[in-house]
Amino acid sequence: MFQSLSTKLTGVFDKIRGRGVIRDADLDVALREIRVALLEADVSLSIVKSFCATIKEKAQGADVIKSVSPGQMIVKIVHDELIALLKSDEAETELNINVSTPATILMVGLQGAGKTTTSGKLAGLLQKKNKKRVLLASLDIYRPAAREQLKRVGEQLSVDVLSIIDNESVEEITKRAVHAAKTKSYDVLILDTAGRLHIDEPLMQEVQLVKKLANPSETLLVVDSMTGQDAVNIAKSFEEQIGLTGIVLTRVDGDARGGAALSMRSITGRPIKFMGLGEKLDAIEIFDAQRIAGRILDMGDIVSLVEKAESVLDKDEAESMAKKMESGKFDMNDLAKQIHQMKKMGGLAGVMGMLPGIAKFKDKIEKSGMNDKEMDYQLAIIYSMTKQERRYPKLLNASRKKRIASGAGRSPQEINKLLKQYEQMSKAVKKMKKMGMKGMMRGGLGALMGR
Ligand SMILES: Nc1nc2c(ncn2[C@@H]2O[C@H](COP(=O)(O)OP(=O)(O)OP(=O)(O)O)[C@@H](O)[C@H]2O)c(=O)[nH]1
Ligand SMILES: [Mg+2]
Repeated sequence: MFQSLSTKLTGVFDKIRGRGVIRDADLDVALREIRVALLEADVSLSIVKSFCATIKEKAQGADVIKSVSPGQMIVKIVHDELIALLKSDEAETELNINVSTPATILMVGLQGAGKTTTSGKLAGLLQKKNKKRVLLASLDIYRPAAREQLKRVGEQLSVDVLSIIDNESVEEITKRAVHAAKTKSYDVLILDTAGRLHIDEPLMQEVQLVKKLANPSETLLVVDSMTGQDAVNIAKSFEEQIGLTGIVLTRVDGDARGGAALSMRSITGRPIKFMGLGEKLDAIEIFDAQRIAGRILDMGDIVSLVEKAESVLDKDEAESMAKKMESGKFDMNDLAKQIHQMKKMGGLAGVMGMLPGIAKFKDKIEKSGMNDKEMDYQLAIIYSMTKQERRYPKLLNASRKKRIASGAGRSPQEINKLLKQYEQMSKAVKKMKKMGMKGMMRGGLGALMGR
């Protein structure tokens, strides 16, 4: 899977990873090669452009870490951006079947995309792993033997399949399937629909009707990853006309390029939830951005090396900050550093996720209006101060505040708010000095929040 893309990207990095110095010209050459590799992998042009622009920006702005070469740093940056491109929220990638039973999953897609196979694969997964009682039903009344195909799939997996009654309409089968799932208390109902050669009006109308009748908690598009950008365009149409909750990419086992996988999320706005990796009924995997980025850019050793070096850097910074706090001194530069660190750790949400027992402060933090965007504004305000003002915030009188406000493009109220926060922080720091380091650990964030 994705071998050709992987080989090309690895080739780009083999050339630069050991370099001690990377000049802008070297970076440009590498970026050009990355760009070609991505385009050849059939990643959509707009994504390739923004991807390379982000890499450039991050590579130029990256902190210099002594123990890591610039080449290694770039590998890490590309790796992280690949993840960002592939990733969706965790809550989004999980199958939403925690609804009143039966949870219904509607499978849609073009002819031969792998709907019937994937319906079976999902049923098997839910039955085996999640211990759910699953009912499969085929709404494909057009292709002869389509319903028998699903029946055989069910038999192989020991999953129940709705009985076949001749001459029923799609509407009738849907109603019967929902009724059966309810009365026989199945946990999950999977509806396998008929495919069409193209996206056409009757197909869309039929799927819309089924969706209305069955009220599914998941509407999954099954699409062949080998078709590259076509897969993405198909997904876009289905999203616009039907509304999807997620995408299943099939035939990823044969897809050397990976363009569909890389473009899908940003272009359709919908998460890839699963990928099919073969014809066998257990050849399905949950789509895991991290793991896939690792497969595309097979340089896990470098990535973990850089991560380790970064964490040391953070530790050094944190230690010097702690020392500073112990001394009771805290100026605007320190506040800026803290805001930077917060941002690095994934913003407030990231920090809160990391700290145990933080949940009870969540409300307070939210009320204080400290969101991630605000952090950027605050940094802009601090950077609009002179060196002296940053060292001695007491200097900030009305006219200086006005100058800073217009320099940062923020309102004077925001300056005052930041100063108030600064004062609270510096009070907390003084308090900590009294408590000593141990007290600080005990007082924790509560003390910092002015409790
Ligand atoms: N290699 C590979 N083959 C797959 C995968 N998923 C499905 N197939 C194969 O693709 C073919 C078509 O699969 P189906 O599940 O019948 O496709 P469908 O979307 O239900 O087709 P229609 O009902 O005709 O629209 C079958 O031969 C499957 O074995 C996959 O992930 N990898
Ligand atoms: Mg089918």
